[in-house]
Amino acid sequence: MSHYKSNLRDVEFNLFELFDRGSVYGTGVFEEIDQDTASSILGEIERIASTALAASFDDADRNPPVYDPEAKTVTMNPAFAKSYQAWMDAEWWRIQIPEELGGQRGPASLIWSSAEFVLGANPAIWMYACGPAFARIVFENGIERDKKIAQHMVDRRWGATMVLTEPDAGSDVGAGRTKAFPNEDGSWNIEGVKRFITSAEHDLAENIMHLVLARPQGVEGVGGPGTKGLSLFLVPKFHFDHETGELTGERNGAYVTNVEKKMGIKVSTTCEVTFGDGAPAQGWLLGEVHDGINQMFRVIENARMFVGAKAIATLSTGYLNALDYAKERVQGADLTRASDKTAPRVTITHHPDVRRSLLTQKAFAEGLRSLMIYAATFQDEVMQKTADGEDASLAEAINDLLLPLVKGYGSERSWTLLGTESLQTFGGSGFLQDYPLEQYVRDAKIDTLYEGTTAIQGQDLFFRKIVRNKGQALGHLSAEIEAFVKSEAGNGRLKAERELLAKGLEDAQAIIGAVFTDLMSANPADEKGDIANIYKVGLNTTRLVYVLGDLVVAWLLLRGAEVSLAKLGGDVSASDKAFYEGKVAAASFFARNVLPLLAGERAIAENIDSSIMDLDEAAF
Ligand code: ST9
Ligand code: FAD
Repeated sequence: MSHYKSNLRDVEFNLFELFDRGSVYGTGVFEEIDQDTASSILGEIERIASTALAASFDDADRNPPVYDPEAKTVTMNPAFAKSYQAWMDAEWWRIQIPEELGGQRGPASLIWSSAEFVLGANPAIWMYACGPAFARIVFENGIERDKKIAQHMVDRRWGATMVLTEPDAGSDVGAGRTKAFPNEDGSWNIEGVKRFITSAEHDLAENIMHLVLARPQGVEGVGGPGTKGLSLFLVPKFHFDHETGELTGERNGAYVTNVEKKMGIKVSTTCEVTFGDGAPAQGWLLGEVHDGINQMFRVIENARMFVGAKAIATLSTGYLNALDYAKERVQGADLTRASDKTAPRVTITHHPDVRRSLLTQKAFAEGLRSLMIYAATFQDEVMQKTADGEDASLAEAINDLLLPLVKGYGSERSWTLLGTESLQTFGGSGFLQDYPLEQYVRDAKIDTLYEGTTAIQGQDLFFRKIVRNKGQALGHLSAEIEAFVKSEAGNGRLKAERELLAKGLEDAQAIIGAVFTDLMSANPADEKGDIANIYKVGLNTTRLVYVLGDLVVAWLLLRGAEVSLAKLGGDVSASDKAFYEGKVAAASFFARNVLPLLAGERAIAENIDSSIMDLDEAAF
């Protein structure tokens, strides 16, 4: 039986009932994919994910890839290779790439909704299989030469990597020391050591294209300090004929010199890559422009969405596994008869604390799914508007604002709840490898770390997505939430919840106000300004990820409850009745159990002081 438990019904609810994608699909740039086509794509991907892709999930964890330090090669787990092949052969990855590259680009909301199934079933497949998606970045940013490379990457199904991190440059990408030296023929030689590079070596594809950030040397006006001095180079594992894509048989000097042993997601190779030690590592400057960090952020934005989606997908299957277990596991008597030693034993779903835990898992899993798909609806809008030559800047800014929530809040909530609630539901059995929970917890921890830790997401959220955007996207979102609060949503049934949401919105706005005031008071240009106040801002930015995450998820769950209540007012099947009642219950539970906590966060944020910054390190 598959470890993976999907929730296709809720995915379709989000797409077609809550976010009305039916009126967007089949139109304009999405003409080829209408709602029926989208539904059948979702059904097919859900089916293959639950079967062929999920099949190797635990085997690949117990028998991870083997690195040969002599040959500097990796042999993959055969069962995983089979699952990977099944995904590549199914060709659904083509909905991520444009027609020019042999794809049929689908709406982002459909891509991320279907990604959830792959990521819940066996996330590393998505990671190894992202060569074509990387090719899109190469294609969109490249000159003719690069566009051909992009085509080879798709046609020949090459793997690809994003290569930023170095031993001394993790969060601080701009500290990178890897260098690029120009060759007379227009190519470059890369020299340096990169660390933690995902998928940099494996035997699943004939070639791997590394997208490497390096600092160009000896060229006037480029290669300065920080991220802005980095350029992006295409560095293949094997050399190839640029016209035909055929491998020449010659190895490029980009070698994996170590593969890490790690806590989870073991089938995904995490590699040290040494460039230009012995043999030259030849690369080509993407688009022949020195704009590396900006180009790489096109990849990073997609990858941050991927990480959030992976975390959320794992929480969902974790919850559904826990639910199945709780329905079967008999332990103890009903609390009303606890003192009666002869009372019948009941399944643990009868215990209030287990119900609290299950509804917590359900509310977060479904609320986070809504958050992810909600963000993707703005990506749909950007695609539509860009194709129509319309201004997409507001949709872009809202998507930008939501990304650190999908990634930062999604990963933190998911990984924590998988441990404290989903695994916990199994009691001691959850700790065993008989159930997938222990692997889920290990595999999901990475999501709070890579693609920018949660601290980095918090800074990105406040400084870039709120302050630099002058609060425009945030203002739009707040206005939407306020309109819902003031509406008659739920026809009387959601009155208390809307009041809780109103208070949550007020608390969140007060927190942002307090952080903004601290920022203003740190302005050195102001004679009363004290730059040390910036520490107060830094003490609150991660809090903002949680606060805004809780607020937006509460709102989206309540919107879902409004839709569900309307459906319950008509004729519904027995299974739909249970589904909609569950949506209303989860939303109400979230509003009552999570939103009141924002008042506490507000009290902390408004009274933040930076005394811990004065504390001697010896006192820690
Ligand atoms: C990693 C990989 O961890 C993990 C798993 C990989 C699995 C791969 C496969 C699956 C993914 C699929 C991908 C498919 C790809 C294809 C996609 C198809 C579409 N938004 O603030 P400044 C830019 S990899 C946009 O001064 P600092 C911007 O250009 C390692 N752009 O920063 C900006 O210039 P300007 C991940 C942004 O102080 C410039 O950067 N590592 C954003 O110089 C400078 O900005 C990390 O994520 C943004 N949000 O540097 C590093 N932010 O301002 C985490 C910045 O003029 N660290 N830019 O616009 C950070 O993010 C740091 O904040 C920093 C700071 C490095 C940006
Ligand atoms: P550090 O930057 O040293 O951070 C240590 C701690 O300090 C963290 O808690 C962090 O939040 C905090 N911190 C650091 N700076 C600040 C600050 N300015 N303000 C507040 N707090 C701060 N990289 C790639 O380029 N490509 C990949 O494919 C890739 N895959 C990876 C796969 C795995 C399994 C792992 C573990 C990592 C991968 N990475 C990859 C690297 C990953 O993106 C980095 O690990 C991550 O960005 C953090 O960098 P670091 O590990 O050096 O931690």
